[in-house]
Amino acid sequence: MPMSRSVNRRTTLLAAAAALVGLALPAVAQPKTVLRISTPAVPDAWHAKMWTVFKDALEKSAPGEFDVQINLNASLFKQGAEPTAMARGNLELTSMSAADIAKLVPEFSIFTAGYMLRDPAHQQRVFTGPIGAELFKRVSEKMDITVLSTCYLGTRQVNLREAREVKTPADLKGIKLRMPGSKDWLFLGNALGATSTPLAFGEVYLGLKTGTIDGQDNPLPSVRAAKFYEVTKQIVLTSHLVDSLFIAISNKSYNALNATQKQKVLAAAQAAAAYNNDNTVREEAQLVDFFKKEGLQVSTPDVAAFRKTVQAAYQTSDYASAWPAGLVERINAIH
Ligand code: KDO
Repeated sequence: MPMSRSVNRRTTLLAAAAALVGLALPAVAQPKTVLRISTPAVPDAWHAKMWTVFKDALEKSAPGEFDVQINLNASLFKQGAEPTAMARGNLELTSMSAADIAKLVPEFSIFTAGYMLRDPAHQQRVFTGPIGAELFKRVSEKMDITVLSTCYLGTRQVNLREAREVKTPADLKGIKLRMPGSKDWLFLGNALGATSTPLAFGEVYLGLKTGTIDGQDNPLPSVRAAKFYEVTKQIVLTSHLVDSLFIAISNKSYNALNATQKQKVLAAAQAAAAYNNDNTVREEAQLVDFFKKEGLQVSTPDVAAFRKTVQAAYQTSDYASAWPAGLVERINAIH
């Protein structure tokens, strides 16, 4: 056999063997990026269901790249502990309240104040515009967390265990009003004229049922999802806080992604917020009827009196002096 043919044959055989070996070796799977989510939201809440939208969006845009783990009912971290868990590298994503952020970024307390944001459209314009950009930059610097999108939790209303005549803040005197457990929330409850008492969201149903608290405040969709209407008799439409939740990821996890993945995570967070916001606005408009059918009294107080008292409480407190000069005016000027 001429030399060249033999070499050729050997080369072909070697190539075939290599191809076979290659085929036989299992493909080296890229490890998936784990994204752990923790939230106190109950499964039936829009801001719980939105995480499935987030997960599905990523499975579609980046198949096999992410392992999104959704933990509801504060089953992974207790309410309010999420930012610390993120800083320690134990959690990748959550939805934070303005009060959670205000603990480390004091100027953010402006959004914990009653009657500051007017409605969901105002809220979105504020947070997707220059004010949002400036404040989210501070959040990134001080908390090492990137805000990806803003959710409308709903507008908070007072929800009482026993019905009573409530027209002005004076009518809430002596009411033990459960608020989430941080000083900004407690300030808001007291500003409404009640006596704030801190309690984790997961304990509110039992607190209302047993009477350790006289009431709580939450947006109507949360009252429905957590079934607080089963253990309360009245909703007072104070509309005191157009409430926000910020979908956020730790900078450590975000910066570990490549540019395309970052873009996909951002798009998924925006899709999740849009799903939450559309459903929350739609449902909120229908819930007064639902609660009435459930036998609750739904009353409208003198909202102007509540607004006046609550705004005065903030203006005469240390809060107003911690807010950057002109920020309230800039927020008010957005239409
Ligand atoms: C609550 O504890 O009342 C609150 O509404 C506060 C929000 O910031 C958010 O934590 C929410 O609970 C939970 O997601 C449960 O809906």
